[in-house]
Amino acid sequence: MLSQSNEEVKLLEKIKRKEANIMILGLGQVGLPTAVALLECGYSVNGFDIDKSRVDQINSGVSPIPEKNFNKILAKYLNGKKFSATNNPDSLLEADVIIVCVATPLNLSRTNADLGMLGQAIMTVAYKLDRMKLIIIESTIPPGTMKNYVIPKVEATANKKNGEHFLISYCPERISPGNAIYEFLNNSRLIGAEDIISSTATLELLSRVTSGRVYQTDTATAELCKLAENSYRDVNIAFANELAMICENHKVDSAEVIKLANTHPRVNIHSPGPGVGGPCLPKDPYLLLVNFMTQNSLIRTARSINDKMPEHVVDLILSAVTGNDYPISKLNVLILGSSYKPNVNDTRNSPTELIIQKLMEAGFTDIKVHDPYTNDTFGAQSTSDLYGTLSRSGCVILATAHSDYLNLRPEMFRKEAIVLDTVRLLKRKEFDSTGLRYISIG
Ligand code: SAJ
Repeated sequence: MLSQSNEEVKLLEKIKRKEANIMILGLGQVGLPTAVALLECGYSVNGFDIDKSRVDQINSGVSPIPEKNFNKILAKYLNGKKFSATNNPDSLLEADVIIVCVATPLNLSRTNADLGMLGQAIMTVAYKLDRMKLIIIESTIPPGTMKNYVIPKVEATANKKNGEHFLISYCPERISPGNAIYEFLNNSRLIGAEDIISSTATLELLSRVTSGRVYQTDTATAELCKLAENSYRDVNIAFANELAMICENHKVDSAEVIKLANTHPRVNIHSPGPGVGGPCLPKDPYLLLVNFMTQNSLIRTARSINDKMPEHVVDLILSAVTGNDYPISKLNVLILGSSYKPNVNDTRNSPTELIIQKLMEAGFTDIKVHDPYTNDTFGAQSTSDLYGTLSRSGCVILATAHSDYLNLRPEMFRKEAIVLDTVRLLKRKEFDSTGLRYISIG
């Protein structure tokens, strides 16, 4: 039997009956879909962000985040006066539950998280902690941050005690950019808390919004789980990338090796590619390593393997052009895909950026980029004429496995073009029997 104060009982009841007012703090790629998903579940939700221009943009119905069809869903709630964004901290006074979704980027030396935005957010919350509330932190943070930084900071600023005057938990976000609302409503979730009432209150909320399971643990375990998930993926991708380069050495098709090795019941090799992009995987392994001193870190080595893949892409192109009797500055290059992963318009940390930079450093001057989802070209020229440009390009680098490129056939390319398929989307056999020079990673 939990011993709960009247205030705690009231808060739990409000959450259970979906009468709790929820405020999302930080309206970015996690906060905004979280707000909309909670609205879809029937909660009263509003959003706070310190960035006035972002607030205005959201209130005018334009989503600042790259989620498909998001503007339409957002408009439904804005027009129905069910949701609005604000930069007024007093709006936090009305909230029963505050969900903090601010960014925690790497610091300049890439050795720790920059907790500046999180610190500012929790101070804002603490100043408005006028009664029993539930604070949920979703931002990705290094191990120990809740216990050693977040909870003491709220307690000291508000002069209140966790579990007595306010409730707080850590629930790492697990949503994949591009499919955020679906994943919020369906993924299993973790709750890390230092007291049973905070954990229970968070469970009452999350069990009403996700069809997945909700697991309860302590804060440090939940922090480590989040970092482990993304680091696991990064390390596995690095393994696939190294294996692909080993296969190149042996002139063996890595796609075939991976397909056949994966028929083993306990093997699941990931896909090699031009590098690892996005807002999370290139950063989170470093947060996992915070305060862990070792010379031989598998996780750090994996990071550097993945970071070097764009360079490998350019090396493959340079080897393919060696022996050509015209200068590389005359070779027109078309890069297919500038977003960091397939079928999204998100270009954060996209490998394409480094590929372009390295191509320019190597002397290539005519570089065009096509992407059906975004106009970002990282300083290269943009083209929307896929087939025309394809038929004229001497070198084509397929960098993002957008489904729009699935139907590319050899006859659409210029004769004798170099085709580098970094994501193994094209049908190699079709290309091998033509005059095209098909190469791949692995
Ligand atoms: N990639 C490969 N090979 C693969 C899989 C991915 O090269 O086999 C590349 C992608 O092309 C991309 C990068 O890795 O450049 C990252 O893509 P992703 O799909 O692995 O992940 P994100 O960054 O879009 O989202 C990840 C997800 N984490 C996991 O799958 C463990 C998501 O669930 C998290 O919520 C998200 O990070 C986050 O916000 O932390």
